[in-house]
Amino acid sequence: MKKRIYRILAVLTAACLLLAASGAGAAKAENELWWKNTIAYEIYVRSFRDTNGDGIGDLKGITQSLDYLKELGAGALWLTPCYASPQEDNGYDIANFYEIDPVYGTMADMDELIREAGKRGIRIVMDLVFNHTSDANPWFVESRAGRNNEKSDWYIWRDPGEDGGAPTNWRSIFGGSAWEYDPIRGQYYLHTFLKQQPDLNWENPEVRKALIDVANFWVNKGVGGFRLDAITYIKKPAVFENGRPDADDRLSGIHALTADTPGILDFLREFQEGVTPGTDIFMVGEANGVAPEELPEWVGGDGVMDMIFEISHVLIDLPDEMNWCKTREWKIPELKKMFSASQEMTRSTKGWVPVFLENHDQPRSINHFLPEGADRVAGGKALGTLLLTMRGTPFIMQGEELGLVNVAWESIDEYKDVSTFNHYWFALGEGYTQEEAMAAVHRFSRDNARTPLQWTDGENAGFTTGTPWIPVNEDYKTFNAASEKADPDSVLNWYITLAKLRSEHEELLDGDYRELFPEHEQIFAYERENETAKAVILINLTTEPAAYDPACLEGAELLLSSAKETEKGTLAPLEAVIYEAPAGKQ
Ligand code: TEU
Ligand code: CA
Repeated sequence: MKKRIYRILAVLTAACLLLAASGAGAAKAENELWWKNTIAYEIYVRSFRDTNGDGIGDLKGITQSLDYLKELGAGALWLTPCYASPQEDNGYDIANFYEIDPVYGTMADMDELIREAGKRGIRIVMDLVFNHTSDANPWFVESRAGRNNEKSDWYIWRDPGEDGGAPTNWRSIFGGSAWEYDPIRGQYYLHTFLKQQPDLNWENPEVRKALIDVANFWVNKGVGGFRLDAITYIKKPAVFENGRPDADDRLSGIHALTADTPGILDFLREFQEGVTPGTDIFMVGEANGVAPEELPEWVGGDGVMDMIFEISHVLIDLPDEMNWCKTREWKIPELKKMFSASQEMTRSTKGWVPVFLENHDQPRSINHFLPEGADRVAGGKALGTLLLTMRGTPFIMQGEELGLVNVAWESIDEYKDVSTFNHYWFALGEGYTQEEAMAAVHRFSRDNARTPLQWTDGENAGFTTGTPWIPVNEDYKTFNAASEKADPDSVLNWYITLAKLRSEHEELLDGDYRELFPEHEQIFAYERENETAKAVILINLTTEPAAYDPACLEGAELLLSSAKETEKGTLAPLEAVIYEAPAGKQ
């Protein structure tokens, strides 16, 4: 009962704050849910802003930057995990879900952040890593201590296989066997990711209850939502069997064997019912392995989540996630088809999608989706237009709004990301040369998007007064928030303009999505239409001029173009335009 009252109070407070923050000009779109009308922004806490000179971003750094985020139209801030953690995977190995890691600050800093954000109509979104914990989590420490204690069954333990080795030939997502032997229990435990990230046993109701309690603790603190990490892996098959070896190491990738196992939706339904009733929070799942066709049951009208990151498009060039050296060529119509597939699937079921091109596991989108040599400012605007005008809640990865690009460090030793090392070694093991392996690292390393956010042209890009934990991208003198703010033609100002446009033209929030000329090999074009207006968006994703049939623009007026001058029927290289017409035209 008490909990319920707290919740109602939290919802009311949040609603008042939001009302206070939505000044004149803000849209009153038909979407009733706050998170459908806002922009989400991912903060890689470690690399965002450091306030105590230890070279590592912290919660105070976020609180100090709220006005910057507000101007970008961000109403939800997804923080990568900042709980107590040994940081083997930069916080995705959680030792205590109820504590803030001292490196990021204190619980008082978190409370202050939630409060200060709330004053500006911004909600905090916590990253819940529930497929696994850290091996330093007291739950696991107890579990590994013996076969007969209260937590013995909280993780996934199996006896050795017939040959005395690992129970199956599964390869973890970060490389190597997914099993680790524990001499005290004389058994192996399963880890889908690092060996320091043992998988929780969701079959055990006590585990599921403990995770619901964690989420409710954060709901009661007033957060606005959750991102559920690696959620497709929580349900394992009933019988554990060897998979077909798929590489020279004779192992079989765990993803294909355990992702999206039937029965997973029951777990998630129970979780949702234990957490969301009586709140206005949203849940977005990281759902590698869920195909667009399955979106309705995940996020449709009464789906188990509000949104999921469907990731086909970020894997467009990578048929086998484990092998960064094996890439494939792709064409623009394919990319468009992937976006449109999720749009269509959720439209028919009133579902909702997060729109994203980057996150902390992906390369920078300018490098990822545009031709080599593309002008980065024009390119950043083109991609930004896509991000902020599709149907769904856009998720900006920190630095994307500045048009930041990949890094290419010479030696593997300069990298920090543990999965980058594993991919590098895997490539060498498969017979690729060092040069090929390094080229793949440059292209796909997760560190590309994890370099410090570039605030100024001063030392360390204004990120820290100390030594940054990871090097700053060398381009920071030109590409940083302060310089871009002062330059009307910058990527940053383009984002700010688009964010404002979204809030003033409701069809960009609640309008239907319809793709135009899907076969066009250069232009991504679509309409967003509601009862009153129709926006037409055309984006040239190539470095050549492009032509299209201007009939789609009859009666439409130009709202915005990223080129100096524009004309109906043609687009300059990488040009993005937005037109508007009354609803029902054409
Ligand atoms: O990533 C989970 C995931 O599915 C990864 O395989 C992802 O596709 C890959 O990293 C892309 O290179 C999540 C987090 O986003 C990631 O940062 C964590 O390392 C991982 O879970 C383990 O918690
Ligand atoms: Ca710090």
